Order: sequence, then structure tokens, then C-alpha cells
Amino acid sequence: MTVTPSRHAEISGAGFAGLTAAIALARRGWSVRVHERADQLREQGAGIVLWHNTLKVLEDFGLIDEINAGSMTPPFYETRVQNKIVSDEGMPGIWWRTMTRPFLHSVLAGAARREGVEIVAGSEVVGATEEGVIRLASGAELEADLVVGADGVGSSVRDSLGIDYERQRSRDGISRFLVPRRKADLQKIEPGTDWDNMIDFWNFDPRVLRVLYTPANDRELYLALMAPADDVEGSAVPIDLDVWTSIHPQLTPVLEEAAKVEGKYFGYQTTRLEEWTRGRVALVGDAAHAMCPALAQGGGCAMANAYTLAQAASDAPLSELPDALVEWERLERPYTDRCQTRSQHYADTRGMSQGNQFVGENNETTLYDPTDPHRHDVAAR
Ligand code: 5PR
Repeated sequence: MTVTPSRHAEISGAGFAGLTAAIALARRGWSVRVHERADQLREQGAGIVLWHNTLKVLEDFGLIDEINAGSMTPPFYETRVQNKIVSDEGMPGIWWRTMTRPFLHSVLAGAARREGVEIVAGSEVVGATEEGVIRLASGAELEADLVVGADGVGSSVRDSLGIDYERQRSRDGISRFLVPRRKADLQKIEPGTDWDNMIDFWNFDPRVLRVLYTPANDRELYLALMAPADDVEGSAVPIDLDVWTSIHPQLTPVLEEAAKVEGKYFGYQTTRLEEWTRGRVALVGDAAHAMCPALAQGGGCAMANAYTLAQAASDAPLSELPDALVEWERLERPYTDRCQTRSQHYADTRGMSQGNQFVGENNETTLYDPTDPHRHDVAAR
């Protein structure tokens, strides 16, 4: 690890990408300030699956014990269509953990603070320049050697630099909930089912409504409810309990819990930027590459790219930092581009209903190791 003192980074966004970049930079000797426009530092989202690529980053940060203590690996990954099992696999050889987003966020925020990162809540970054100056909503301007735009799909950092992008939408979308497990009640309905499995329940007839059931720990269950955007009842939040229980009656206890939660429906989308960097500014996470969640790699690519960005920026002489960012994008972006294309494909075709797709080239980013210094050797040969 190169330790490069007296380098300073300003980061917009204290989500998973921004905090990962912050930790990785601070561990390489940078002084780091993270701006979060929300008044409180917390994660609004529900659940997440982390794979090898992100777990390697968390391992490098020394956070695996903490992550393990608050997460789980479901014994099987099961897919059902019209409540018939089409695949049920133990995901051999794949390192994966399920957890809640608030939990992952608190682990990252805690680690960032321990590494000396300054996190400022209620501080909104409205723009940046390629010379490395950020502008706050308050009018203040701050200079940095590196600016990281980790400010989400609506990124002000990206838009202030005039970086153009395409947006591709899918016909489906999702609302997500954290609810109590209610395992005993589920077992009363289906005693033979292992309610610790991750189960992807698809239904096409009489209507397209899908429930992705993901235990996140002993107490909490992550439910993702997918419906076409043009299904007014199916995409309503709070959810229409009668509609959902009529299609998925075996999930009634946990759907009842989801119906109590406010929630928000998000349409699936992919954004592709003309470039991820401009001068001393680099974009990571949804600011750079919003993607469909089919392969569960939005957070994974965000954290992997934030980590490798910190590496690339630390290894370069400061005067050559803009070129180093261009080179970082050239090396790392193709993995994310391919993952976005695959995830969009599975969203458009509803192909996850065919059973476990975590095989072959679909696992390219899942199994990626951002901490391996030789990771590009094969591609370069
Ligand atoms: N997999 C995961 C997930 O959270 C979602 C999807 C697939 C882990 C929804 O966010 O296809 O929608 C999906």
C-alpha cells in the first residue's frame, strides 16, 4: 500500500460508494471529507446481497468479522415459478452474504470515522470543476486533489461537469421492504419449506408479480416486490395487500408486515455515461453506472470501483492524477459495462425466473477481486 500524505479528497455522497472510496483513500494516507446532503447519516434502503468482489474489499478493510456478525448466507438459493421450484442450489464456491442496508451502512460509516474521515451531514454539493473544486449549496467552495462524485443517479457533480449519458428503462420496477422474519407463521403455512433460503417467487399468470424473499439475519427479512410499471395496483405503495396475497398466499404473514411500511416504487433503469472522469473528478456508483438489480451487482460494482479508484489515485503522482483516472476507467469500466448489459437483459427478459443464473460469465463481477494486484494480467496478455 502506498502511503501518500498531504493529499486531500472531497467526496459527495455518504452512500456505499462514497464511504468505500473514503475508507480506501484514508487508509492510503489521504485526508478525506465526505459531504452528505441528508441531515442524518443513514441508509434508507432495505436489503442487499454482497458477493466475493465486495467481501474482498471489506476483508481488506478488516471488517469481515463485523459483517459476519450481522449478516448471513442462506443455505440455498431457490427459484419458483407459480410456486413450483425450478432450481434450488447451494451456490457452491461462491462467497456471498445477505444483510440489511442500514447495517452495511453503519459498518462502513463506523470504519470511515475510525480511519479519520470527516463526514458532514446536511452538506449538499451542487457542483464541481475539473480542477478539483467543489461548490456547496451554502456557496462555499472547497479545493481538493481528488473529487469523488458518489452522489447517486441524479448526480449534481456529473451534471455540473456536463457529462452526458443515456438512460435505458425497463418495463418493470420494484419496491423494497425490511420486515420481521415471522418464520414460525410461514412454517405453519408451508412446514416443508426452509424459510432461511433466499427464494425468488415468480408469478406470470394471472399477472406478473414477483417476490424476492431474502433473509438478512435472524430477525429481519428483505422483501423485494416486483411489478410492471403499468400495473397500477401491483406497483402501488404502500402495497395492495389483497392483490399480493391473492398471488402469493404462502407469504401472507410477511406481506402483511410489508403493507405497514411506506416504501417507494423504483423503475428499473441503466445509465451509461460518455465518461466517468473529468480532470480531477471521478464518478462512482449510481452517479456513474445505475443498473438493473437482476444480478445484484449495483452495490458490488459501486464498492469495487470506489476501491480501485482510491488505489489508482494513490499510486499516481499528483500532477498526473487526471491521466491516472482515465486509465482507471479504461481498466475497470468494462467489467461494469458488461454487468450493466447483462443485468438489463435479465430485467428485460425476466430471465431470473429460469432458475439460478449465478453461473458462467454472469459471475464476472460477482467473483471479481478488486484487491488482487494481478487482476488485469489475464486481460492484458
Ligand atoms: N436480486 C436482488 C435484488 O435485490 C433485486 C433483484 C435481484 C438481490 C431487486 O432489488 O431482480 O430485482 C431484482
